[in-house]
Amino acid sequence: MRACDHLPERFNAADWFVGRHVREGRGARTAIVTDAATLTYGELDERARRFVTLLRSAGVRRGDRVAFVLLDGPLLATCFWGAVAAGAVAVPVNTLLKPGDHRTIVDDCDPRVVVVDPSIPGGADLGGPDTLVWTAAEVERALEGGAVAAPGYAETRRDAFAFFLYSSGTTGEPKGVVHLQHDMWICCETYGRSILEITPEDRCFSVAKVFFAYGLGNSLYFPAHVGASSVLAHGRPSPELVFEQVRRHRPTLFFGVPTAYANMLAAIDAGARYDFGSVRRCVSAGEALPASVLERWRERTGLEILDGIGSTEICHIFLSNRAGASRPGSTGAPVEGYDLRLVDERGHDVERGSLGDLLVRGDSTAALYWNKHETTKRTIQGEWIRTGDKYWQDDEGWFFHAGRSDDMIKAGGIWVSPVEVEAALVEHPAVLECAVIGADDADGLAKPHAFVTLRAANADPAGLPDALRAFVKERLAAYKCPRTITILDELPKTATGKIQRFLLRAR
Ligand code: 3UK
Repeated sequence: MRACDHLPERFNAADWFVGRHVREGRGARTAIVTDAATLTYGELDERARRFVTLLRSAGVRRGDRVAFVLLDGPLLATCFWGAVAAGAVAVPVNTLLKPGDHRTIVDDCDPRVVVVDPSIPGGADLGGPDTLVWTAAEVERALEGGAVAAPGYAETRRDAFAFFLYSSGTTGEPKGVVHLQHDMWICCETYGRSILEITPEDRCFSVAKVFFAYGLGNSLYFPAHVGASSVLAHGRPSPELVFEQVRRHRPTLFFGVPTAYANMLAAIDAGARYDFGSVRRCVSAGEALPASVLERWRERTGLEILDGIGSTEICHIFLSNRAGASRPGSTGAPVEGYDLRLVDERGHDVERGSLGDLLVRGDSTAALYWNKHETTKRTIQGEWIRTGDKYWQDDEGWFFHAGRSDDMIKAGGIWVSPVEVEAALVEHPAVLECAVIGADDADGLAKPHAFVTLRAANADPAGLPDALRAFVKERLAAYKCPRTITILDELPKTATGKIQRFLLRAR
């Protein structure tokens, strides 16, 4: 599937995903459902075009970045599609990060406007000489009475920048992954069509928020491709919230991460009320889905979970299981429209059954990392993109995930950089050295754990792990905090002084 064979040279993704439905008579269909409101495609189109007018009056021109630190809801959908409609570059930002991370992201993408939710600490301070800060309430007020831009949707090129998503780098520093106007369309025509088989009657609900590449597709563009609807909830996706939303809004497509399924299973076993009767398909991505979670979920709900791997760089899922044919423990087979290779260190294809580095080719892959030319060159190699994952294939061709080629941890489907957590820990005066690793919990899902050695022999180790966890939480997003901190006399090291993480993992 190549955009250039199917899309006109002038293509605006917001026009495709929103404006087109109104032009073709589907304006009264429901686009977004929340506890508080329902938004039709007609309303979404009008609000998006009002946002275009707001942006233009603030001097936003094509290619300018417009960032959002917003919770999932109608305003985020309006701002995302409105910015793309204007020909600007939409930058949804992870709301779970700390103010310092938000500052780093805003400094990097240098937006003309940043729209912030007042409940997110530090949002108001994100402005600068070239960056205006608008609060969610201000924008909502302006949208109520504002003029509708005519013609509204900018005639952008199909290969123009459309949105950035920030993904964690190995040191924890966020990397701006740059996507083009045609990328979302490609994901819909590949994964959306062949694996989800999404129709206008579907209703999507995603545990992963819109600021993640996974959530952006699940909640915004897959349903909008076919004029289907999506449920947006702003709360933390605890089992209680998810059960309640599913019961109330009756989604047909449910998107989770393995940890969310494991947490829901634990809640079910503890007697929680749930009803997944409306759901016709469950998806899992973000980290490998343990076979035991898949099987227990099937026992409790009668539903299969389709595990698939996606990445921010590839935009969405490119390797997946198929409905009715899930292979537990495997990520499945390539999604139509993507080519996969497993290669050795010299770039040669490995033999069937051997471990290799996964390379992917497809037309939704990122154009570059913003302001990161060297990382771009290392990751994007011509038409192929390096995912950083180790995979092997069995005799029948099924792909099996076998870890990362870096030390990055996926916990609850979200990146945790051991380097970043270690850097926060060593800032504590009592800590001499530390190492952070991912270790599997009882469900077979990785969580970060830390090992530290102490600076002074007289440091009081009692209560120190709790104090260190609190110390990390002050500095980093809560999900990055090690679940346990173990104090050691020394860290296991090689003769050359490299920490032997595999020995720590074995503990
Ligand atoms: C890991 C998996 C095994 C793998 C994502 C769009 O997760 C997404 O994007 P990120 O950039 O992370 C990508 C990395 O996460 N991973 C994701 N899914 C799986 N490993 N099995 C899986 N099923 O290391 C990959 O390189 O945060 C983005 C759509 C779906 C997504 N999962």
